[in-house]
Amino acid sequence: MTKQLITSALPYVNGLPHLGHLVGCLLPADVYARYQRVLGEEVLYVCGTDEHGTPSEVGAAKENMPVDEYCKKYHDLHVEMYRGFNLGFDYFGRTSSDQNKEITYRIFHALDKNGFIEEKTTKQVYSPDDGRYLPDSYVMGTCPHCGYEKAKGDQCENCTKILDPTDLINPKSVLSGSSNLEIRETRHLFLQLPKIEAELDQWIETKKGLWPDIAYSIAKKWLKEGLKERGITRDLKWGFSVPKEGFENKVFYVWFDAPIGYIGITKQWSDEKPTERNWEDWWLKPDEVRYTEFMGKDNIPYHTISFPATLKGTGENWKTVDFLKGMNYLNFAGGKFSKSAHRGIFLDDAIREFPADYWRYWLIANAPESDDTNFSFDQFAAVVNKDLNDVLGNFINRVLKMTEKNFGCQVPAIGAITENEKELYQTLDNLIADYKRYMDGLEFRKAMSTLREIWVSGNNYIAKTEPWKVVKTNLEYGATILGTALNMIRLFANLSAPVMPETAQKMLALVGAEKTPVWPTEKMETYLKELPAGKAFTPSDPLFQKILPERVEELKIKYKETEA
Ligand code: B3M
Ligand code: ZN
Repeated sequence: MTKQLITSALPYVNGLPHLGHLVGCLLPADVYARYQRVLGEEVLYVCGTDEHGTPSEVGAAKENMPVDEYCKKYHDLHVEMYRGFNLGFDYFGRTSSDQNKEITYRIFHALDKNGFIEEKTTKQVYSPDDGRYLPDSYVMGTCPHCGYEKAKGDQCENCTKILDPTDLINPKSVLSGSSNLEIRETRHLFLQLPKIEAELDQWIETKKGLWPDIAYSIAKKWLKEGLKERGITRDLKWGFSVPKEGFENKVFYVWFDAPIGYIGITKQWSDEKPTERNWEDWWLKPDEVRYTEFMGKDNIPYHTISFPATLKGTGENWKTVDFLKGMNYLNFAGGKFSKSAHRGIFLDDAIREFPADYWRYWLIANAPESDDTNFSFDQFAAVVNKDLNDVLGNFINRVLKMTEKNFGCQVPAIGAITENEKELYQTLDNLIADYKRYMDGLEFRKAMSTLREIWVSGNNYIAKTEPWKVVKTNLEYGATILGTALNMIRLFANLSAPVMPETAQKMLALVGAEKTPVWPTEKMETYLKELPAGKAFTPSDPLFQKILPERVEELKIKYKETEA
């Protein structure tokens, strides 16, 4: 059986994550990992904080802390927030770990030995007013390709072209705003992407039709324009020092060791858990693993070009990505979420307002897959009230109440079935097959709308069979209807578990079903009779609560949605 390796892009450690980060990679990766586990696959889902680079140095200076302490503080905060949203990583590590250093050095030495690393004197922006070299993203100016005026010196967020700060027109320091910038000469190491281009191109060709179009076309566009060598070292203090004579005072560029972090973090995990599989089983036996990566769309070039080239250049048999899911952006009231401007909804606030599953469901059902999507409290409340309360919650309440009233708190025996049940089995068998196809294809919005249809079929069945009437004249068929419906609660729990893990646990407990969610592999004709007759169930309070209009108005004001 193939093993499933799953990674989410590593969030920068500085600052705190918001809903946009959650839906951009962490949550879809978690839903997919949980789905694979429900199917019974062997899964490893790793993620961690991306800790190197100037933002950490600048953030630490602002808080008057040593950079390593600052990173640890924020790393722990990330961990706490993700726990609140039930992100079930097998391991959440750090790119600054010793293990990542070890793997980064190993990869660097192999690239160097194979002739893919060259020294060059370059021009680097130095800001006398800031007293430091400015990293690429700390120089801002006009993009020479599209004219966007706030392009950063590493990448234009408008046209996604990768830039050098010296490409910018009218450059300024992001730190001080000073346009008094000098260009100084400094020596750096460069990864010779042009030398790996042919091999990379061949490899990307094999992904045609396998990768989503957006990933394949971004990669091809880059290759068509011709790859340029990329600097992999920087004049900073915080980072892995470069293990090469004459470069010991420099560090690796954050984008060099960050993706290697996926491997380094896996090694952190296997060092800590020696009874688990060794990290090499995941990263050096490519034929035994299927590797799926999740990321925001601006990260696609790094994951389709530079990271695979880095691995291929070693000549070693590293696992490279099989499928990558690039997400668009989630906006807030029509504008961008912003970490620096603290605009939008941050995870610590979100979890204080509503249970994790409300957010998880809304975000995945409205995932920015083919386009950017917008978050608004009106829409959020509408979805929670309708899908979770009126459709799913209401079904569960009615079924439990009616059963309790007529049969006591135990699963009634299912007797002879009618056309109604046959029709239900058929509908559900079809919908479950659709749902599985969408989940396999990582088409989350379609998957969620199918899941909603599956829940709706429960209400339709009850509306059609009218058990509250049937029990008065035909108790035996009444038992069949409610017994079938209780079995559907188990079904809905198992199908909903990837997106709403907490609710699914509660639902399984309600009907006394298995504790760990499992995918229904039998046809409904069999599956919907599996809860043993006479099995006790627990009556329950409603699983969801509606969000009332007054509350929505309060939230809009509190989070400044109307001003955004
Ligand atoms: N930290 C950028 C981001 O969070 C970067 C991803 C690294 S993935 C190896 O969007
Ligand atoms: Zn541009």
